[in-house]
Amino acid sequence: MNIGIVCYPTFGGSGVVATELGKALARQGHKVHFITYAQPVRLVGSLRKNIFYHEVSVSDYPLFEYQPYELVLTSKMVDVALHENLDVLHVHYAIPHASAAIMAREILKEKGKYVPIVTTLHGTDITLVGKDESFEPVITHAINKSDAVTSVSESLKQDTYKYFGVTNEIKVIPNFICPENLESRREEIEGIRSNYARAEERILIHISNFRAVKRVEDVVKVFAKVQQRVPAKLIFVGDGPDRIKAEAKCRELGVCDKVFFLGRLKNPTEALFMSDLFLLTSETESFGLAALEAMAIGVPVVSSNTGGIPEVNKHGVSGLLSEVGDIEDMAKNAISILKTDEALAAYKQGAKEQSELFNLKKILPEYEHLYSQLLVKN
Ligand code: GMT
Repeated sequence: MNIGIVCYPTFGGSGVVATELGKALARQGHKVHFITYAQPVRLVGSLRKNIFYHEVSVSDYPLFEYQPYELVLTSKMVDVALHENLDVLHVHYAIPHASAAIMAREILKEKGKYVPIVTTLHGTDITLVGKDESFEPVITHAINKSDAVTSVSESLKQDTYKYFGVTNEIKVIPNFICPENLESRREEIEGIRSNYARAEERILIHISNFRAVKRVEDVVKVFAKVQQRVPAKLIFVGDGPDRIKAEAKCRELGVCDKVFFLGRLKNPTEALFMSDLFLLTSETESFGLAALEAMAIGVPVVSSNTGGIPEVNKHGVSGLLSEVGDIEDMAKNAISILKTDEALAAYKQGAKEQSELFNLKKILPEYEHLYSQLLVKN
């Protein structure tokens, strides 16, 4: 098949999922055309069989106070669909990708070509951005008019029906991991663990974009309690608006000497190789891809019990869940996992096993099946 993929090319989970899906489809022999304003971070620089990249470049015309990105994207989708003979356009994130795709499909129809649109909802397009009333009519329209709609968790599916006038069917296809890809550099990174912690210390980790929804101050609060009972260090990977709050919280709680802020890494998951526990304290999370990646590397998760997280992190198996903002309970849970080598080993094993449910090998055929159903219909 010739498949067009539209996504945000950044470090966000939706871009990562879209890129890894495209890479996997290309390995299966499909021709994959990425259409974005910059090369997706997980693609940059490498020549890959069956993968093509089409850049959407917005001109800087002085008349426009706001550059019409959505329209340039639409034109690019039309162009690629026609000239690369796309069979399907898979857009990740409702706005503006799904709405632009619907317009592109209309233009293509007039040119005698029907290209079905698959829209994948990722979370913030519904739970944060989407709830903003100014976007509601466009999001509802784009979802209802898509040929197929998928969401990354059951929780996100229910939220979409709750917040929007959506009547279209939504199919849950969860996010996935590709364990083989994750394993590179394990030995090398394990080798530098001693730069961050002594052998007897545990390493807790948090990876995110440091947006308010992640509640990164809670990560520091939980850690401050844990390190009173278990010798430990904390590593932050990523950057974003609330990093400054996390740094201030470290100073307030007197734990700066035990906390490392590594900033953005090209491959954030590498830091997991030297970690013992992942903390995910989010207010809401449609899925929690970062937690799944941690689990796949054998790092258990202490997380909030919200949104799609309980569909990923199984309480008592891959980690433990607490109510959002319940610092005491999260700290208690973290201590119970980290206290003994036996408990930690059991949770590491549980995390790995649970992550297998989301192995790419299981999930990829679901997308391929969906695409082929749409081809038959049209
Ligand atoms: O977590 C973010 O803020 C980034 C955002 C995105 O769209 O890239 O992540 C969302 O999509 C990810 C991939 O499907 C999910 O794993 C994240 O849970 C979801 N984030 C939220 O719902 C807050």
